[in-house]
Amino acid sequence: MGSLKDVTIVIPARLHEHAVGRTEASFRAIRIERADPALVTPEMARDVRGIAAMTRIDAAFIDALPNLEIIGSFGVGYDQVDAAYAGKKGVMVTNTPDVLTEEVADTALGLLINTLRELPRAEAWLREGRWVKEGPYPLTRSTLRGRHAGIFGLGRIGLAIARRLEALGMTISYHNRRAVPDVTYAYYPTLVGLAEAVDTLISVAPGGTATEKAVNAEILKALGPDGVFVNVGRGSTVDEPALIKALADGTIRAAGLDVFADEPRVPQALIDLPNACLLPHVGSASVHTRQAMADLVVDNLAAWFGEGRALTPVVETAHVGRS
Ligand code: NAP
Ligand code: 8YV
Repeated sequence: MGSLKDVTIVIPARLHEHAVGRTEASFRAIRIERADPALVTPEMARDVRGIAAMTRIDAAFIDALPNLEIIGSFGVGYDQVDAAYAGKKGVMVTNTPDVLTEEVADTALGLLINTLRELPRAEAWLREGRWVKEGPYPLTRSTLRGRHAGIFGLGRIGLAIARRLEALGMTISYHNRRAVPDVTYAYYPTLVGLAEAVDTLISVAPGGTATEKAVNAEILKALGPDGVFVNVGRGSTVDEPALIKALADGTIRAAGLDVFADEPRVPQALIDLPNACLLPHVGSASVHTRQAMADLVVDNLAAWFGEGRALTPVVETAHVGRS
């Protein structure tokens, strides 16, 4: 298969430093400012066989690299990569599943508890000296006790969240396109059916056209005035103005969000809402887990060029082999 040092990999935009370091150590790496066809030189068009990226990779950039074989994408969600187009062109796309599952599930649980029990606001109360001046932080209206969780996207992370919620004594139901074999949680074939049945909707569904604004005014109304919505999936799955309205007018009680429609820009109207608990997309953001994700990006490139196979191909490119 030749030496990996003869293989040229392009790294557009910012990427985890450990992934950059390992790519530079193993391959011939070229860094460019962004994944833009205008930045592709004739030499790059001739030489580049792989991409290592944490940024949007569209059809035009794929077309600008005629000898491209593989896109190693950082993150399990790969809605920013045109994987369907890559699959059609015989280009492999890999993501970073499993290594972040438990971390993201921990974050979801923390965000749920913070949303219901207002722990960040209670801490702010102490730090602002209000405990001394005004007395105890007010009792929270919400509790985990007796809640029924509905998971939108019962995949790897959804199941890890469900295991944690079971330990808390919560009832669990879910919605996917297909029922998951061998789980005892109640399956709802529609999202609105799930939202009607539960009072705590936790979304960990992927982005993309199929889930675009799936959580809309109808779903939030179905969730109801005791309803709590938590999103650790993708911001694109939510109609954000409808969510802001639902939080402001009491259609639902509270929301905990780690992901947003236009990151890192978060609407001021959402920031101003006292019943929104907001995190800056930190689901997988520990040194440990981000390093494991970075390793998997580079392990995929090394397996592809060294052994002729990808470790974690995405479904749209599972058919792609090395010729
Ligand atoms: P996964 O194992 O592929 O699970 C995704 C689940 O969503 C599957 O059960 C799938 O079931 C369901 N689903 C997909 N499309 C759907 C649709 N149109 N309607 C209803 N259900 C649908 O993926 P994962 O590893 O759990 O990761 C899930 C997502 O979490 C990622 O794609 C990413 O967007 C997000 N994420 C966020 C963070 C963060 O930092 N906040 C970190 C990691 C991941 P069916 O195929 O049967 O529909
Ligand atoms: C990362 C994520 O923060 O894996 C995902 O899908 O959303 C997060 O783990 C993100 O991919 C890095 O850009």
